[in-house]
Amino acid sequence: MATEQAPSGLERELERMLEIEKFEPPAGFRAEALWSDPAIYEEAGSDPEGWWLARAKELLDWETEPAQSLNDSNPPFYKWFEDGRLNASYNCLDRHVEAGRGDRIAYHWRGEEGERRDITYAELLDQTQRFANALKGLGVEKGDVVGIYLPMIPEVAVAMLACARIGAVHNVVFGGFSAESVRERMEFSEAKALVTVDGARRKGKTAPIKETVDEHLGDLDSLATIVVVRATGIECPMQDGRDVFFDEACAAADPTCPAEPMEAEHPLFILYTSGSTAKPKGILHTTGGYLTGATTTHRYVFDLKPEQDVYWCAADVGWVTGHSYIVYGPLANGATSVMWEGAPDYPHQGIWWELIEDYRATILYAAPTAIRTFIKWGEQIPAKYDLSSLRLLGSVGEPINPKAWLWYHKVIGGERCPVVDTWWQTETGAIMITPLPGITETKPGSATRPFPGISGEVVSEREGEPVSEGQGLLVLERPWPSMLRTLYKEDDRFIETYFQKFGDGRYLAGDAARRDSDGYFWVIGRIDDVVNVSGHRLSTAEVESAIVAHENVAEAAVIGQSDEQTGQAICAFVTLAGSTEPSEALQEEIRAEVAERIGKFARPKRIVWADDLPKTRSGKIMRRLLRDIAEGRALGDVTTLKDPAVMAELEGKIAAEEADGGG
Ligand code: 7RM
Repeated sequence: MATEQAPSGLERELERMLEIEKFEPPAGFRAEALWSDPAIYEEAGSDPEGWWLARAKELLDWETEPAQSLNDSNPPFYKWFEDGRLNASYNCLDRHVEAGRGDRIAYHWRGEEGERRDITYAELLDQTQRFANALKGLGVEKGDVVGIYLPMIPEVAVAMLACARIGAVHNVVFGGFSAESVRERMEFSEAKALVTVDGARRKGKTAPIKETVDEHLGDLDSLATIVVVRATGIECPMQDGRDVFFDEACAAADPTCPAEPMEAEHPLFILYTSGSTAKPKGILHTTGGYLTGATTTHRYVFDLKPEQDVYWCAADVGWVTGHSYIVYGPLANGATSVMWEGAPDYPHQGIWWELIEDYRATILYAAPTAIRTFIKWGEQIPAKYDLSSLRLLGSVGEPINPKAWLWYHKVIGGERCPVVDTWWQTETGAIMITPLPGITETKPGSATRPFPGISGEVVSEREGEPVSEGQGLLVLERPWPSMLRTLYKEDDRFIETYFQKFGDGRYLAGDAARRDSDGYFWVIGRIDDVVNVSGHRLSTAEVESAIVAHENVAEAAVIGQSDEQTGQAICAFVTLAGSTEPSEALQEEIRAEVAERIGKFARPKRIVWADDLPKTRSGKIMRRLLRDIAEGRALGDVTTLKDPAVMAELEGKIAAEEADGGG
């Protein structure tokens, strides 16, 4: 433990600010805001379907305008704007170029080593058309699935938009996932092609990607083509007849590829996310509704003025936040974005603030885990840069603790920027609960209220009745345009996971929440076995199955434990096989196994050796009790435990670990 220090001036100030209950939208901000009249909530709430249809027409260009809004004839398989036809890449690119905005910068890309690429809408359209033709030439057709496993380089947007242009369904896998995870996702979705890189850079090091992809996916039958972006120039194996270089394929392709109008309900993408079991869920989104949700929320939650703003969403395109708020929302709105290839501490801990100063960024959208990291590094780092261009700050991915909210507001936002804490999920496609920056009074730690046209509630576990005091389950009460349409090839699991519990078309989000006396929502966290590490969603079952793959492991139980830095951290209780003796080396081997099977970010922070795990008489592991002891809490109800001695033994282990100075 560090010796206690006197609180700094800033800390005292933040303590004082904790007393402030509500923050009004800054007057100057409200005066200029796109939406400043709270009547928008009633307007949308009185006729959500009509209101969403109006947004779809206001913000998108349709080849055939929809007359229909929601079709709920076969719940929970809802359809939106079914009779409309449009193309997502046309909405993101062509229409801006046709309107004379082709020279506007779509992305200010910055590479880890300082490389700069400013890509205009016209250039993005050109590359997208060429790559769309290249894909066609490789045999990719409308409805085919195309995997994308790329780092944060502009080609990731090109690849996604090229798919959308020809009606292929992209399936992006976050670059931090292992090749084994990519394999699983390509196999489940029967991907026909995969777009990847020769190698990927991270903090000055280059890792071979194509070579690893070959090792893990080489024998996948469905995968007919691998397209390789030369991102680093490192040598990589290429298989004749299967592999092509992205640049060569584009150079050889016809430069014009008209955007093909799609039915509104044509699938746009699949994105795998973690659920309660080890098998990831393939969230399926379609074209018209998804684009309406992403574009409307991006415009009005961030108060986006495309001619003036420089917007930066510091997520990775491999997560839904990147899909909706780096690619589709911003491009459909004609925004200029910053795209940063690297980590927040390379080449130095001030890189984010340097980028904001350089590009005069006006909007920053980031995760609480990043903010907490910056707090740890100290306010003297951002203080060295000119952040006066910022006018709005956003937060996403996990609950933001009030202190981090206040620090963000004060140190980064200079107290002039509204903070929008946005709650949503891969499944919801777009922001669901959020302040409107020119209207809503904010409370640090609360995502406030549902976006207009969205209806949320906190209900009791048993009856599904609204809970006015205390904790309950977060539900969304009616369908919305950007909702998932199903779990890819798992319709039954889709119904069971989200719609079975309460019926009546109520969507079960899987989060616990409470509402306060103003009706504001406070999201607490997941109720299922999903852990949120630095805003990355993981299932405990997924990590458990990676750990038991180690030959010396007999059994494992994984829980999320609260962590000051990452929100939650993975804690694994591991029972070794036979006479295997626990050791530090074995801990490292187990972590390596998890990195190999899932990705580095899933490695357990803490491993507790357990001779036995607490189980019910029917053999179910009682993770609830493991959470209690890991957090140092009194144990909850132990009456269903088969062998109470197991817990005493584990408590002894934890006490010894703590006496040791932590695992
Ligand atoms: C966008 C995204 C979804 C889960 C969700 C929550 C948690 C996300 C917030 C939040 C509290 C927030 N998609 N979550 N945003 N919790 N406040 N503003 O993160 O599918 O990867 O995760 O993340 O538990 O269910 S996700």
